[in-house]
Amino acid sequence: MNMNVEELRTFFARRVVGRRIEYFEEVESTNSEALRLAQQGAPEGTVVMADAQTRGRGRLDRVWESPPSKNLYLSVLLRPDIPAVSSSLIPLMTGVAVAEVVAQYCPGRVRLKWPNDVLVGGKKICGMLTEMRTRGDRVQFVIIGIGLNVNMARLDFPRGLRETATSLRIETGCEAQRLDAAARLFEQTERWYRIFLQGDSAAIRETWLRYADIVGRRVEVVFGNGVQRGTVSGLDASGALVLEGETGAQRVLAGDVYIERL
Ligand code: BT5
Repeated sequence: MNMNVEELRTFFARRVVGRRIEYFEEVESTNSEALRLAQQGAPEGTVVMADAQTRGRGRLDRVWESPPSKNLYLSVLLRPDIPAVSSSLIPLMTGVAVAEVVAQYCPGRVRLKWPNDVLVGGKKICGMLTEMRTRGDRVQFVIIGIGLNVNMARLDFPRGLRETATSLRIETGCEAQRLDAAARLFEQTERWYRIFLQGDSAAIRETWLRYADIVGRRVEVVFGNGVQRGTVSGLDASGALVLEGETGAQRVLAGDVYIERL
């Protein structure tokens, strides 16, 4: 069943996020489509949504499973008037916004995993992909892509993901309305984007850390062909993860984080 986005359009017409909604039954990737619209001058707050993606993207050219009629695949175009160096909190801001939405369905069970996963019961329910274009040293635009598993059943996932992925339906035991989940995502994204623009990075970092439950844990961060190990002490002002290791404090800017089992 496709989504009737007219209601969403009416409701969000006077806000920022969702003021323009481009809905497609199928696209390669909502991020790629949003990138194209941004280059044509689409306004801040434009959202691209699709019922299905044929080439949904994760980081590092990984695939995002995007079957039709089950989930939300959406990309929000933002045009913050800020220096490019100030943009590093945007992925964390998005994580916090999504975590707040998922927590409305699964209270107390949501975890954020640095830099960009939302987990419920240790399984991935949402992935985010942030892409940015700069002009000189300023941000021209940012696309935040959100893939939220809403009504996937366990057997809808490819075999390789059945133990590591989940959905709102699997976790709550009942179908969720995709439009309702989309409306909540728009609202929380706008709320946290305003907090970001006001410069309240402490609120973003504190909320992120509360959902991440990672401070004080020993982790291993794998990136390219390197590994960093240490105990997480927090996030610095730019959103980098700070580890206390044998050689003192280290900042982690990229990679996949694994909590070491004792
Ligand atoms: C991500 O990448 O988690 C970012 C995913 C972003 C998807 C959205 S959908 C709307 C927008 N348009 C796009 O084209 N992309 C964005 P990464 O951290 O690299 O994780 C990818 C890994 O997650 C894969 O290699 C799989 O292991 C796993 N995975 C793939 N599809 C999944 C799904 N539907 N649910 C849970 N895990 C999945």
